[in-house]
Amino acid sequence: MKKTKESIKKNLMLVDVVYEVVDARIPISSQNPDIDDIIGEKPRIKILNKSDLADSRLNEEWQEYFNKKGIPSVLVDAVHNRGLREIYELTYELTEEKRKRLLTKGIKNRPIRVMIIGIPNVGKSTLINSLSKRKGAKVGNKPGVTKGNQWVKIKGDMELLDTPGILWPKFEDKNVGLNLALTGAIKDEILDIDTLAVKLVEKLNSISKDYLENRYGIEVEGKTPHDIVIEIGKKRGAIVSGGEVDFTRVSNIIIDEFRRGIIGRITLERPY
Ligand SMILES: Nc1nc2c(ncn2[C@@H]2O[C@H](COP(=O)(O)OP(=O)(O)O)[C@@H](O)[C@H]2O)c(=O)[nH]1
Ligand SMILES: [Mg+2]
Repeated sequence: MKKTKESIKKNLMLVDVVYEVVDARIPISSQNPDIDDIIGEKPRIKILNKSDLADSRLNEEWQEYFNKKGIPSVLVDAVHNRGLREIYELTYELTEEKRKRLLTKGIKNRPIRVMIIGIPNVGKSTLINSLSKRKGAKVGNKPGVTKGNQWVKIKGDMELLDTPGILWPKFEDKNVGLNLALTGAIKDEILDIDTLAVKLVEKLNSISKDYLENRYGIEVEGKTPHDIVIEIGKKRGAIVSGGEVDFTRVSNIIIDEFRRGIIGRITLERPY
């Protein structure tokens, strides 16, 4: 971890802007707690990725929250190339001073350089691919860049480091760990799938009873999360030979449907 942090810091020195990618469904849980220290004064854009899976009203609330903190943010769906234009525009805005300074020094054609950082599974590689899709030509190796790294041309005079900086989340916090497991950011082994499903049901109902009621045609009022899982199992025919509910099978169904956004566009964390 120390080594990755150091290589990230080395690469940071080479770029003008950092794109910090988080999962829009859990903008706090999916960030590295030391992110401010790591990035320092470097201009940063908070990429709220997977915004297609997150609640659209809360997407806006989160954007407002970060903007108020002086951290410009963009709602992105890296799979479907949504939000890319906003990223470019913001990048130009944030680097205007820098470009002017370079020009007064007589430096022309110096590209704006960017790197992407974030915890695993937030969509860093997907974003790198979508940003470099059209312009995707590799740029020659530059001195100082961690060996093996390449710059790819993205928009106009912008270059992106093709290898993201990988940060680690804050596992120790129970709720953070749960949010990461539910969104699939960390391996399922951390919590067994049965427990995970029960916790998901509990969490979803605390946000809105409509999610599970509408998706599975059940009534959740007055029932324990455990009983709700069983009821969904019956509805879905996740039954073993004796007629009992196959708890693990239905747990997998619920978790999988949540992760794919089938239960709804759901944000697990709220600002403030
Ligand atoms: N729905 C949705 N899925 C995404 C988005 N971005 C990435 N993914 C998916 O999230 C998973 C992890 O993405 P990846 O780019 O490998 O994450 P990385 O570990 O940060 O590089 C993949 O299955 C992607 O298809 C997005 O904006 N929306
Ligand atoms: Mg990756």
